[in-house]
Amino acid sequence: MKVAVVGATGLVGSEMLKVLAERNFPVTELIPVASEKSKGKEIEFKGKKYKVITPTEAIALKPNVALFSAGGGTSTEYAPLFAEAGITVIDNSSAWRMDPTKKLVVPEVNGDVLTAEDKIIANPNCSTIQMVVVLKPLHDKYKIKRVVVSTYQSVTGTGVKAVRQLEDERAGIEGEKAYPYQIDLNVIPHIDVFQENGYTKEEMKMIKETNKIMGDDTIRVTATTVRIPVVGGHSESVNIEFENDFDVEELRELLRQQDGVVVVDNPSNLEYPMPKDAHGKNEVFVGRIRRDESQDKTVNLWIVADNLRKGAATNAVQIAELLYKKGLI
Ligand code: A2P
Ligand code: 11C
Repeated sequence: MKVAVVGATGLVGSEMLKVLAERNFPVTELIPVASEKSKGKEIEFKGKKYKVITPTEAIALKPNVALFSAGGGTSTEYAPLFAEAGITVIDNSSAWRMDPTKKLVVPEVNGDVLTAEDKIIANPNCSTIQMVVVLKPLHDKYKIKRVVVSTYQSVTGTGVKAVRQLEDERAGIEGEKAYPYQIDLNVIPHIDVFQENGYTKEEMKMIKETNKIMGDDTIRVTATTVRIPVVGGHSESVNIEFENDFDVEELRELLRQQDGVVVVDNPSNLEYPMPKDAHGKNEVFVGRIRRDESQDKTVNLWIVADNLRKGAATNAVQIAELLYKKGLI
């Protein structure tokens, strides 16, 4: 497979390169792509050096698949041009996610929706991905009525500039700011831009994307998304109300059986998921599974994943793997 990574010099793009190599995706030719300013820069992949080229140059090389993580603007402009040239695009930006003609895919949840007609496939938002992987088996078994989620999101979700802001603040250096406030020693209840309804765009993504991926608009979701001074991954406190009652141990077992999920839930041994442990891993970790004693048929749990991995790069590579396996690329 000829594989282009658009945004190869960025945080998610470089994680995509790592994941492609680690999972041994059958790459015969790697095409690293970034902006004009990075043209000619060398990128290493599996011990070999490759020169960065521009999106227009990449189209001419006709890769089988292009993994995009270069911002919404780049995706809006170039994804259709790649698709017109017959190149399948897996896009990590929010540009195409809610387009009714595009599929929004988490392989463990709705990988079966992919067909040969899908030329631009959207990769969901990181905080949505880690949640739906856990919701899916529970919805199949108990039917979810409502989800209340609060997130604790890593600065890597914002990009390099935010990681630098946190490092600068810790080192006492005055530098460029990615956030309107200090992030070190702080918590900022604001991710992405505010909408007219008082929610942020990140919160609305969690609501709308969950319904689309789960293929069920009857699931009611409400979200509060929060930035915390952590580098390793996103955490989420999730309260789920079901139509049908459940047994906690049976529910835990369902999650143990779910592809891509690791249950870490042993309070007596102080074992629960934490971003420090999820960092660099491809799985979604779930723990603190307990009945909500204030309401019938409701469970509380805690979900953690590396947002650059399952929340972005790993999910995109898994989509590519699925397309390859189905003979669609
Ligand atoms: P560059 O390094 O040349 O700016 P991050 O999400 O970490 O900020 O990274 C964004 C990625 O998107 C980088 O690889 C960046 O390349 C790339 N990028 C930004 N604008 C464009 C563009 N117009 N065409 C191609 N790649 C782009
Ligand atoms: C964050 N979830 O943590 C965002 C980053 O729509 O892909 C990813 C934004 C997106 O800030």
